[in-house]
Amino acid sequence: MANANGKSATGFPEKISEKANPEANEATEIAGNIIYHAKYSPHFSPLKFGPEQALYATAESLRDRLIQLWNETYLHFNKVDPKQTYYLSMEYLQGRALTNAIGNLDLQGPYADALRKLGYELEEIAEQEKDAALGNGGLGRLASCFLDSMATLNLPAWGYGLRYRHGLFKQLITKKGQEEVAEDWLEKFSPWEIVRHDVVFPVRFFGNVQINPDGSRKWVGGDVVQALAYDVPIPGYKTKNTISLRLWEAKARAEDLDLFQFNEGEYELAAQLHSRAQQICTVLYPGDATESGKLLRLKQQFFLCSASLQDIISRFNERSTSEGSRKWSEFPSKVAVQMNDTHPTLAIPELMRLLLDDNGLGWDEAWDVTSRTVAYTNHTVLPEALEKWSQSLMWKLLPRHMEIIEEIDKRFVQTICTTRVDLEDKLSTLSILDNNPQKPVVRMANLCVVSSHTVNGVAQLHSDILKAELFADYVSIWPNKFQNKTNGITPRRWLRFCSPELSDIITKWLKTDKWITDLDLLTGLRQFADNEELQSEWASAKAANKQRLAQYIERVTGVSINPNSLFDIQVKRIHEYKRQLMNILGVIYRFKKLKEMKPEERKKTAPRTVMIGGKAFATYTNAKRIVKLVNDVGDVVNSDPEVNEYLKVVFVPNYNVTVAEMLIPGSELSQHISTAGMEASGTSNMKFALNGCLIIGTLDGANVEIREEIGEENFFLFGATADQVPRLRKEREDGLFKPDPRFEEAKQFAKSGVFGSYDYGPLLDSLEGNTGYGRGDYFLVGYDFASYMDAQAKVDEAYKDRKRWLKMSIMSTAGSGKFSSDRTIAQYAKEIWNIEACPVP
Ligand code: NBG
Repeated sequence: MANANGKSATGFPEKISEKANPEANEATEIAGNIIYHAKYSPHFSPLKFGPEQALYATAESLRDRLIQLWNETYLHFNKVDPKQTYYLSMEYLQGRALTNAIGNLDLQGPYADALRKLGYELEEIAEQEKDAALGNGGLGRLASCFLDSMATLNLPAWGYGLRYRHGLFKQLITKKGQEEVAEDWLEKFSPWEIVRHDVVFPVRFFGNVQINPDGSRKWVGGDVVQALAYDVPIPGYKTKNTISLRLWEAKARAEDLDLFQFNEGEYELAAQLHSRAQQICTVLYPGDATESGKLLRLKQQFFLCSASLQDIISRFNERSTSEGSRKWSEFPSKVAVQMNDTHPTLAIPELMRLLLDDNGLGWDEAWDVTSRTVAYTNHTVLPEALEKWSQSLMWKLLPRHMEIIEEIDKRFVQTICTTRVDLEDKLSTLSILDNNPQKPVVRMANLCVVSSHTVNGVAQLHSDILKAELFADYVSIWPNKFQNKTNGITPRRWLRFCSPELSDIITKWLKTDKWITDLDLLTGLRQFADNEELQSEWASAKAANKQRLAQYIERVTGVSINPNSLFDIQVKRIHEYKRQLMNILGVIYRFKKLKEMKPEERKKTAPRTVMIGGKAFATYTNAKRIVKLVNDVGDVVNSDPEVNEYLKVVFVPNYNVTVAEMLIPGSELSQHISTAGMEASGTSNMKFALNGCLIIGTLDGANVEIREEIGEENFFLFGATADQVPRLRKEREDGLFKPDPRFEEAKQFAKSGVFGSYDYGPLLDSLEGNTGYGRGDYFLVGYDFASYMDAQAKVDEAYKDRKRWLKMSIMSTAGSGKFSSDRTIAQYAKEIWNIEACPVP
């Protein structure tokens, strides 16, 4: 056979006949189907069949199968007509789809063989795929894990989002630190999405409210853009059920082009609406420092909500039978809308508007329907992340919605004044509208809490904090509205597919692979945690994953790392509350101590490779300074001949889902070290623990529950607890804080110029002073540093005892069953959505 890259779409092996075959499940048939697509669904010129062409043809062959399953699923749902859940999220971090689709369809072996017949390895082809990075961090990845679980549990459910052309930026690391460039997943096209030309809805912006003679109101005028549906198939694991992630794209119509103006040479003016429509789905989270940036973000949010609700309502109405149209009061028994954080809050006034103005319902009826339909998940208590929209901006863009929000607020305030006089003085914080004349805003979280039937946090501690602090007064009004749903992750992508070696060992020892959909079965590993045979198999799987990771690191950074050193990883968005700064200060301290040691002393230390990765929001200055510091420390440490055998520091560029799939299986220690009370849950902590990686962490978010499940002896705990934090901040303000000498030493060393000429003063100053958010060490790096370093010393000790470490590693995996997103989604389905499985027969 000719060399792979020399092949063309006209020169395939003669023995394999090209044939469209969506049901192909044997290697030769699959290869025939791939050849068919290479020839007859061409996207490239026919003279070449390189890895890229092979990826698209392979994806298309899978897509055939997925379309078939999809259609069966739609048909079945349509026949059974169950209650369905609609998950509204501004973010989805889908990552790559090929390996996941092949794995969920259980076609791994046949696909690998088929591609080999065509001269390729499956892994090589999978490598070609770009990540769909339509998200920012944990919140977006959670949405994607949830979709996988919904499909796997056969739940009638949909994901709704936006089809960002560039998604989240790509991170480049240069001498200046982080630089952002536009992401290019749609530069060619995505083989997974299918455009539904029949699913188009108009979405209005601006305009005004017209009052009809009968007193009813109607939103008219302004700009109208079209929302066009692109569906991405979400296959369940070993089930026929295949559900949809429906992504909206904004478009203008042909008639919106002003031909007259165009012919006058006024090209931009003529295509104004086209370009305004295009802006909506250009990027995720456009900068919002300017007025136009804020307006664009608000447009994005409304666009998602309006298109999705029109779609949901039209599906509801389609079911109207010969007996006449359906009653609106039945809507909540057919539809559950879940708002992923406050970004889709506008779903509330939009549903009200559609019911009131377009369908003629009265206020009470519309409110009853809406509030029985929507539920809200809170994902953060950080004040700067709790959305507040300027009232004037809202009046301008969404005048009818503002009327509705005012009415909701007015009625809420009235209820409090008549039924809860004790809360009257709290109304200034409880009301939806904050009418402070300086800066009147709409508090989106308040609108969500007032309007939703259920509000949930994402880990027990977080939900407790919501009830005790942020939403405490609401709890006294509606004690049963608040729930906890501890986050989870899909064991398919995050263990089965990203670490096949470890998965096979687990299956072998548990004598079943049922753990993939029943993750609690992992507890069965506990009885073998001391078993030498298991330990040695475990160690070799880990070693293979570390080796693979080391090669990757060398390829992308040029730094060669010692595969026998302890792989210590912190990857997540860069944020001061996540305290990457504490991590790197710890590294700086370690470096200084290593430098001070005699060579024989150094030889007794446990070698470490510290890897840090994550993106900083483009306008978040301190986060970018942290990225720069980590890179600079790495440059110095890695080229220090005395130390670099014992310590390496690597900044892993452009952290995303695919990079995570490489890092997590190869990790041994991971850091989840946020200031207690500030990380709502965290989900990478779950992925690391599931992969047998030990955690050094604070009692924050889901760490608390992970530690409970895997046992406190298997977790390196340190730091203040959430209830101590306010007192510690107060003490700091009062000038009572006495820093640990190690903390001072590390800071001084960082400032000394050893790590280059960049001025770290402004970054390190955030740890100084006595008060202020962003100053006065609000995140308690100084306070926690001492116990952090002590815990790190325990890590070093434990790592020297190989048997003990392996046992702890096995116990981590064994205790991770609770953190399957299958468990989380089953709880949402039962306790919030009231929906049931609807498996395709
Ligand atoms: C994030 C939290 C994480 C949590 C994810 C998913 C936002 C607003 N919140 O701790 O910071 O794991 O949500 O729930 O992105």
